[in-house]
Amino acid sequence: MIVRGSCHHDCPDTCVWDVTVSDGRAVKLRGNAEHPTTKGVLCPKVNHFLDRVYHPERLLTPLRRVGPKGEARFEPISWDEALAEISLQFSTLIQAADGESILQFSFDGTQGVIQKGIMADRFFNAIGASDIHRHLCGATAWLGASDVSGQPFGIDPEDLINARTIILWGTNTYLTNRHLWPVIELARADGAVVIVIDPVRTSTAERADEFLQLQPGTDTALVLAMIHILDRDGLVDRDWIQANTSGWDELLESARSMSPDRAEQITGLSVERINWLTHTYVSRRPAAIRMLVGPEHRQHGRDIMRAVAMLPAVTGAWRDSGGGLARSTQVYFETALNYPAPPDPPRRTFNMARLGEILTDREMTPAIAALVVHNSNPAVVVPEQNLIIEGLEREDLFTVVIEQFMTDTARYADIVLPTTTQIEHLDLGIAWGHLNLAINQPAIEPVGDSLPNTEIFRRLAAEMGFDDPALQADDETLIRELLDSDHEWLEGITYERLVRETWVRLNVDPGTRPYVDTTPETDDGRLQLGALEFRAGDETPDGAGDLGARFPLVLMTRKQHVKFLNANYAQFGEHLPREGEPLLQIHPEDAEARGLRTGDRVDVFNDRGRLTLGIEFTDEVLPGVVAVPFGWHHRHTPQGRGVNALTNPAVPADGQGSAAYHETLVEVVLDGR
Ligand SMILES: Nc1nc2c(c(=O)[nH]1)N[C@H]1C(S)=C(S)[C@@H](COP(=O)(O)OP(=O)(O)OC[C@H]3O[C@@H](n4cnc5c(=O)[nH]c(N)nc54)[C@H](O)[C@@H]3O)O[C@H]1N2
Ligand SMILES: Nc1nc2c(c(=O)[nH]1)N[C@H]1C(S)=C(S)[C@@H](COP(=O)(O)OP(=O)(O)OC[C@H]3O[C@@H](n4cnc5c(=O)[nH]c(N)nc54)[C@H](O)[C@@H]3O)O[C@H]1N2
Ligand code: SF4
Ligand SMILES: [Mo]
Repeated sequence: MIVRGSCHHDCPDTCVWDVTVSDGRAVKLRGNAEHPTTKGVLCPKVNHFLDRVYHPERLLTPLRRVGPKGEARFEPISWDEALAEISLQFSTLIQAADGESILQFSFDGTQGVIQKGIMADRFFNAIGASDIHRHLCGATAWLGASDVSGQPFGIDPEDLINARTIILWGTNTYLTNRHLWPVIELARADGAVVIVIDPVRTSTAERADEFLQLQPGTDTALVLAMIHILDRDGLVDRDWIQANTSGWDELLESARSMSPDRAEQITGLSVERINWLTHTYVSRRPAAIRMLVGPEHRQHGRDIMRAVAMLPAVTGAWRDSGGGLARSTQVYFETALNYPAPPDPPRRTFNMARLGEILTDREMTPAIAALVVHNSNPAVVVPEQNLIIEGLEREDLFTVVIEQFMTDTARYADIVLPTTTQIEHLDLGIAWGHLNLAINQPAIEPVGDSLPNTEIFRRLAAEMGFDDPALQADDETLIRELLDSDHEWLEGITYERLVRETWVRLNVDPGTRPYVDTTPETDDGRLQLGALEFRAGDETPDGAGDLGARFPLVLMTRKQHVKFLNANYAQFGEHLPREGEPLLQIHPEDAEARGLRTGDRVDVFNDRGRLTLGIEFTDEVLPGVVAVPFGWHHRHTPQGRGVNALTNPAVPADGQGSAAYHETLVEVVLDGR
């Protein structure tokens, strides 16, 4: 028997797979050859997904802590015992203070709309728990693009095939969005020039026609200089600007004060390269910019995302089919599907990046007394890891973790609840790299005593005596509710059709040109330009205070390994890269200045933490910049911490948006000095 499903990982591609089942056991899982994006090929992360499903370390029963927090000593208990204990703890807290002392923390362990959080949200709304903005990834990019166009619609990434200039702006497509790469190759075969703009020479940059390696976080200065050159060289299409935008005069004034010489000093790119980039971008059309999230992870990441989103508004690149900005397509699904309305009144909500602060703040009223983590591994993925661990170690914090594996977060739980993998539950997959919805059918029964997330919250609601029928809706009903929307993009897309066809493209016409064929959802229906300023983040060499003097190196912490997907796979030996541990990448000049030699181990540190790491000398990073890959687990360093022990938790001033992961200052010394 073959059962069709779709990949749930936090990845733009949302592949479709075929699972072969024999005697109730999944024996083969392969990419579906007809799916327009997958085309029969999954990725090195997921090719052996069944090893994950049947892994000997998979959590199979509920667990109760019997040792100190963090030691991961647990005893198996029954579901009845686990649910009764959680219900008792929650009821006591609700009676004593109010539900707000309970914190729901969840992110993108699964992107399946149903298992990700719909039932969990209903449950936590019912108890009035505190919540987090799910902003760790993509929110700043969304806000920056929306600043220009009201809603952050971009072109269908598939339309890049028609582009003749493709700028991969701070996105590592070849690694992170691999099913888009063939589209880029096809465009190139048709004459497109592929340009990468990134502070690091990534595997994508290696494959580009042109690579512009700029200083981290300086993109806004580059954009301003490009607009300066467009104006200086008479390349501005004033008719387009007048008809389609607001705020050109203010933007022009900002751009005139960013001379190419000044931009060269800030970005490290030569005037000649900036001229070349500008002339290519404006004249070799259709011209498309592709972005995901890289540059958003900065204090002023929203400025960068806004600045880049202004370029196609200034040049009118949106006019040409295949031109404009190709960004996350998530907004298409959020617009079309019938997502539940936010709770009214809103729950107390924090920024996820601040988890360490939230868990250790005893003055807050009410302080957090219980934490429920699902679909996330905050001990690995959130900045300020040492503070998070301090919080998780609190004896008076009751922690529940819903997981498939004993993660670095689950080790600190009081109760661990085992959850199903994607081939064991029903779900609806959206995508952020294309426009196809996909249904995921369960291929096998839950392994061990694991349960789908939704079922866990249904049972918990029943245990706590809540009688709202919405808290007992089954997964099929939840999917039907999401599809029950009047939006034209969903017309004719029913549950039955998805079951029949597995994937269906939203009814967005191929080649649709946002902001040409449709009107921007801004107050005046125009694309918004306006004044724009380059600002250095506080935690940069040019930032405020003496930080730059004490910690002179800029740390980047990107996704770097083909067999890692965020924090998902580092527990499996066969997924680790050959070196078997995270390495610090450092430029030979910085290594020499510190007397480092091949084979040395170094301490990389700042006021937040310290890690001892092996080193790799490389000119993939610029002098002054070092890099440590994200995704490794605590046991991979002597300190028992990952790179987020060092990273910067700063979020934009209004509290909305992602963390400044890549805007972190450190110093590196020989181990033990
Ligand atoms: N193999 C693999 N694939 C993945 C993931 C994974 O963990 N592993 N994770 C998935 C997830 S959750 C996401 S969000 C996507 C992310 O996909 P991408 O956005 O493509 O990836 P990132 O590595 O976050 O960032 C891309 C690039 O931004 C660069 N960058 C950082 N700061 C700046 C800056 O100031 N300016 C410019 N121009 N560039 C900058 C980084 O050096 C990096 O090379 O990948 C997804 N795909
Ligand atoms: N330094 C640094 N930190 C980063 C980043 C970076 O580039 N650098 N990237 C950031 C980004 S872009 C993102 S998106 C976040 C990712 O942050 P998270 O969403 O927390 O990370 P994941 O590793 O994707 O998933 C977390 C957990 O979900 C579990 N899981 C998987 N499938 C399921 C399921 O079906 N049900 C349940 N209940 N659990 C499941 C996995 O076992 C895994 O432990 O990390 C961020 N952190
Ligand atoms: S992780 Fe991404 S590329 Fe790999 S199978 Fe899943 S959706 Fe496809
Ligand atoms: Mo992400």
